[in-house]
Amino acid sequence: MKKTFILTLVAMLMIFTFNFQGVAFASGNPTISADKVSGSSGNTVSVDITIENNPSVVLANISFGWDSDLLVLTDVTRGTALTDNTVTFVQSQSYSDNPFSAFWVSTSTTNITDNGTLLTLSFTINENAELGAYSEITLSYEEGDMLDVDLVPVDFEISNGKITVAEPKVYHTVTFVDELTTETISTVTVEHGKDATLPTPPEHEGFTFTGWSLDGKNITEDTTIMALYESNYIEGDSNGDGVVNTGDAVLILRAIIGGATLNEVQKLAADMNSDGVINTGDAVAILQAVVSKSRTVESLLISNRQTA
Ligand SMILES: [Ca+2]
Ligand SMILES: [Ca+2]
Repeated sequence: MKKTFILTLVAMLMIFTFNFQGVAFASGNPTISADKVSGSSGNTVSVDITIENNPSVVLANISFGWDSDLLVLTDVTRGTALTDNTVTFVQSQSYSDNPFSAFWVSTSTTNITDNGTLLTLSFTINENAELGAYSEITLSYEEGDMLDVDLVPVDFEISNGKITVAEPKVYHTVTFVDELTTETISTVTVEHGKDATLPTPPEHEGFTFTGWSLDGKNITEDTTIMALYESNYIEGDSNGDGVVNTGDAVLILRAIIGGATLNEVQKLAADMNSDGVINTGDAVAILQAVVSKSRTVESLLISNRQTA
């Protein structure tokens, strides 16, 4: 039945392509290859079947084989190659058939030189598979199963694929935290031993971002990374002139009675006791700091006079 179908299509193609002359060959050997991948027991892995240096193929009938003790074929998806609207794709077998074959035929009268992914095969690895066990993914075609636009057989080199049973991958959570607000900026999942991509740090008025507490490289456990900041104001310097003196206390007192307005950075500088409120307590704290500093200077002068 299938043979009759193929022969009918081939006959149609011969009519379509009767007058077609010559095929330009691409450089490099025509190759059909399967990925070599690894996955852990019980998990699903995908193997891409790729066509390269395709000189033109209007008919392809490829079989895929694997070790049924290790793998179960669960899905077959067409790739981007040989998806032209002249192409008919036939997948007449069930996934339990091993080998499994797929068949492409085109009514195109011009070269189809598509390269890229023909199919993606998904396999589930046996739950009891041992580490290091593997199965080849064998590719094969029969004489006359690969034809160009003149219905001349094309030779493709075959590169078999492989699925190897590996340790399950381990992932860790990296949490980025804002040092100032203690809020989470973002979280990412990182494979063991890989690097985390650092996010953009939030901006805070009155503060400069100085870096991250860790560089995010070689993550081997759940990790918290802090965005670090330093203030770019002097505590108590409410008028921002670079010194803390009675003028700063006076400005605060004026602001309290509505005679002056403090911007966000000035408010941070004015809030001496860091309670989030600007009140007379902050002005008093500034005056106390100024007085104790001048006392220190005064006592130094006195002791200097005494020793002189
Ligand atoms: Ca000042
Ligand atoms: Ca305060």
